[in-house]
Amino acid sequence: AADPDWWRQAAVYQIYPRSFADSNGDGIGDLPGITSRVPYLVELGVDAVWLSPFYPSALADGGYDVDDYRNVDPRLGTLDDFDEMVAALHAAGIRIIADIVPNHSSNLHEWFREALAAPKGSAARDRYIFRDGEGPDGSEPPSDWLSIFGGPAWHPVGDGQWYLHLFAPEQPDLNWANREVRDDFLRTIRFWSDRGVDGFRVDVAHGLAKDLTAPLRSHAELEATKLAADGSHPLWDREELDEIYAEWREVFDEYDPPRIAVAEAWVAPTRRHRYAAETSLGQAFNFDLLRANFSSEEFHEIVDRNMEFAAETGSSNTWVFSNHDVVRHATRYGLPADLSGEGEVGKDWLLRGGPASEVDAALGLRRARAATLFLLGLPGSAYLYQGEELGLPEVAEIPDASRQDPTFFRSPGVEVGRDGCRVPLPWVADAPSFGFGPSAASHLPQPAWFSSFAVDVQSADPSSTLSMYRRALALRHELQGLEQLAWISVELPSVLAFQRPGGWTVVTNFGSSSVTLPDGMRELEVLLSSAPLDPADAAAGVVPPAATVWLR
Ligand code: TEU
Ligand code: CA
Repeated sequence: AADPDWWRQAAVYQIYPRSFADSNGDGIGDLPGITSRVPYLVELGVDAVWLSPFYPSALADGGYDVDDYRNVDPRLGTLDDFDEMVAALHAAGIRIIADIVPNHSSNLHEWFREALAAPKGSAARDRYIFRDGEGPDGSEPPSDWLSIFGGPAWHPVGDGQWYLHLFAPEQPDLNWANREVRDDFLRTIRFWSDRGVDGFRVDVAHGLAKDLTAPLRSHAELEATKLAADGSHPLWDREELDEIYAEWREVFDEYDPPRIAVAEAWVAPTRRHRYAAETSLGQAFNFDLLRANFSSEEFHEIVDRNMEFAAETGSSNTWVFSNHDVVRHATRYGLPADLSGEGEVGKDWLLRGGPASEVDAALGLRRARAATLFLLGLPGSAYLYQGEELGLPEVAEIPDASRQDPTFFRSPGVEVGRDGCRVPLPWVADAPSFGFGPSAASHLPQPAWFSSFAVDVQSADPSSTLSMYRRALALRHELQGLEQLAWISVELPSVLAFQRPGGWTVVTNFGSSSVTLPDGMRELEVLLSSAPLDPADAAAGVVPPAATVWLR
């Protein structure tokens, strides 16, 4: 029988389908492209892939604006291609997690077209969140709310009514108090589960339940109560979510093994529990490391807090450094210290990017490698973002005319947006589109320096970042035991050391000079190092700056 706990310590690799591999040379990555790269995923050693949206979409938000939840974007392939991809992944022992986007549909979804054509007060409008405008003919929005992507959160439809969109205007929010909406998503979950999908990543999981019955408060007032998050906010992190996800859970449990789900919920760590509960989605992304500086104090605190979280919820930990929404960590870690705020990489930099000239690329990559071996040593599941195994930095030099991300076009203060982490992967140094596809086409331009990060170059180099990931993921499979961790005190402030069951020991030097480990640790065998290690140093227990070693 299939292991129902397969997800607890899985290494999950996020694929951004349009930028992974292009099978037909149109410059857009597709499902046959993913199928053709299954051997790469096997060699990398991941347990599962999570696919960002591959559904029909006008791409107002990179596919997070879904026109049809139970189909494949024709540019990416067909449902048959999907089935072939699932079969190839499963034959290789790799599970598949699909992204599901329940907070909003696209404005081109059949339901939204119906809503626009239907009168005020109709059943078709009730699937979304329509409200009368203010002023004599409803010409003013119902409130001054702002969308996350910038600009007003209400959009007029011409008859005095406005609809709510927390993201782009092309992403109208669905009304989860509506039974038809709930039933349709249950149907979608069954549709993909029946096609072999092993789990779901739930987009904006904290946003579905809304209560707009009371008079609408001002934007400023709501922003002020957002972080307090006591459940009283009309838009985020509400109690009613439990009931919604309990229904999903019943459907997940109809399958053997049960389908899994991981919540994308940008809530305070103390408010994450409801999503990870076993009666709910069962797992929740922990974005604490993604927001942290490369710092022993911060990493220590985050690990402790989340080990506690796992114990309290019975879920497993999730560890994330990068995804398709943030500046790649090889770049973040190359920032000068003064760009980092208290306890967080400057949020501006994380979400918006900044000038490339401020980045020390070599330091960034060195720290990224050290951080990776720290993360892969932790108990729980590791979510990796495509390209991080190549040590890819953020691509800064995308011409404005080529940019696609709505945050770039709409959000005040966003300098470059999220395209720089979504550039198609380099597979072959010396090929058109660096082997992304059979032609030179690439939907986002690839920089010339991508050649030195290409898979073929790194495969041939035992010291490359790709080789390190491959060895680490293989070793992790061998060493992985109980979800336990014990800190080892080494009395060196820049160093964190912990031991996993079976004697697997992970030591990270976050500092900028070498350290020597205490007696008792020097005798251990070095299994893996994130940085070149001179044999004499290894024997003497020296850990170089910004490096992690695995010992036993
Ligand atoms: O992200 C949700 C979310 O809150 C992020 O939008 C984050 O605040 C933002 O990226 C900062 O610019 C999810 C998806 O991961 C993201 O790609 C989508 O744009 C968003 O939902 C809307 O579906
Ligand atoms: Ca293609």
